[in-house]
Amino acid sequence: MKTAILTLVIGAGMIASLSSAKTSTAMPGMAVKSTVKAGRGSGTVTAIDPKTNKITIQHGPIAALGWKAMTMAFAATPPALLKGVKIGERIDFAMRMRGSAAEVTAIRAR
Ligand SMILES: [Cu+2]
Repeated sequence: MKTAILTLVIGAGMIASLSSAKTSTAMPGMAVKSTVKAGRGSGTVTAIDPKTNKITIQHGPIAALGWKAMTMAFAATPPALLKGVKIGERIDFAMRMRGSAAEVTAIRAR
């Protein structure tokens, strides 16, 4: 029963965030500013998947977004960024959150 209630609460939260996303895209010119957050980080490449265009980075804190250190996957934007990196390489990178999607927009070997 407790699980069912929790699921309901999470479900309601998702609906709320979906509708707020809708609201922000309904304001032309404001949408980009309110939904995209950019930051910089550094870390180690732990996986590269050219098929899904994803790079996984074990990264340190990203202050601009209030993130702690973690390991996560980013979409490479543009995809050609993946060609210049290797697993195990230490990198500095620029990233942004586009809504709930994390993107890496620049990569430089350390
Ligand atoms: Cu992260």
